[in-house]
Amino acid sequence: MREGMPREGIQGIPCTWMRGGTSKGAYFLEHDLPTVEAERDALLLAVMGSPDPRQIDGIGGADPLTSKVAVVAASERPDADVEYLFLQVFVDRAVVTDRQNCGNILAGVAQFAVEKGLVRAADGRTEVAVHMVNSDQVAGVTIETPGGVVTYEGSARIDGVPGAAAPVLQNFPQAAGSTCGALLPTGNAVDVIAGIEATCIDNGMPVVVMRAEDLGASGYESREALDADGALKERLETVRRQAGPLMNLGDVRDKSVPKMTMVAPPRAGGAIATRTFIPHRCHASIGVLGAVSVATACMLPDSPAGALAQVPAGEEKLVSVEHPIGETSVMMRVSTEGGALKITRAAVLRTARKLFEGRVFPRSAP
Ligand code: NQM
Repeated sequence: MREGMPREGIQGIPCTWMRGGTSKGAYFLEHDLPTVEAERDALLLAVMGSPDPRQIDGIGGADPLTSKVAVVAASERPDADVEYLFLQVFVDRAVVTDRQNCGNILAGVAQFAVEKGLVRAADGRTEVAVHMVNSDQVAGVTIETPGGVVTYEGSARIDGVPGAAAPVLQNFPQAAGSTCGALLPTGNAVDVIAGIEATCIDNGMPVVVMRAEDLGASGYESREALDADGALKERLETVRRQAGPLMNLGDVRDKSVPKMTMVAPPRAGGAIATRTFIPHRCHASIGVLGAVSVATACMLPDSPAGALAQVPAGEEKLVSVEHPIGETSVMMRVSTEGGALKITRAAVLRTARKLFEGRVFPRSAP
């Protein structure tokens, strides 16, 4: 491990810039970053160009979805090949948080690990067991590796990304209570928070699920229209600040969780329509684990999502979560145990692509 962070501005730091699902981020090997957390975070703010709404002096894309970081290392756990720490770098505030996971950035971790020599690829497909440090859970990620070499070319398509690429199948065998300690951290399927009926749920991502109608929205608005609605955003933030402690997340002022999802009846053949705030800007689509949590909320009868959702019957189901630019399909295995909902598998198809590899040159301290 390197000590401190001298001279990065001059020498640069090895960095790979990748699209993971519908997000983009900087992927680093852990040993290339400072070991001291405060120094690492200061460096990552400088790498992205934060705080600045345009991130003009860094590589961030002026959007929370393109201001993300993966820190990857070989794992010493018996059940994992690699360690993946996700860090969200705020755009317009000097905040770096590890309090959330990210399934989209996860979509590039296995390829990065193979290319950096942390994992040996098989001929054909390779399943990489990724320990998601943020939630202390292991995901199985299967990538295409013909001839033992990573390929990004393929015919898989996901909404929100033009064209096609190699499929990345993500399996989450145990996502419940990832951050909040329980699938339903308040103990209830429905709570009334600041006057709004809400399901506080964590099946991989802490999310507050509310009926759009209860917030004066249709749930079909564009991202731009919702981002321009200051009154709605203020109301959501009031609910979010109160939901934080109820969800065992404490004071969430400087945290990017819980996410806030408004739901409406599906209108494109899916199970539910969604608009998600992450948490202060509207998501262009929906996060991977966010979609898993919302799909799970659809299984709770009489909850805001459950009452509106069209969920296929059977223990194995494909739950299509509609979002502003299409849908995200979540494959789920569902059962009940002692009357409680149990999700024994959730899987999501993603794609990823290496965009740039080299050295990044952060600005030096102001
Ligand atoms: O929920 C954005 C994204 C995400 C998170 C966010 C994600 C997930 O789309 O697993 O992928 O909710 O901040 O990258």
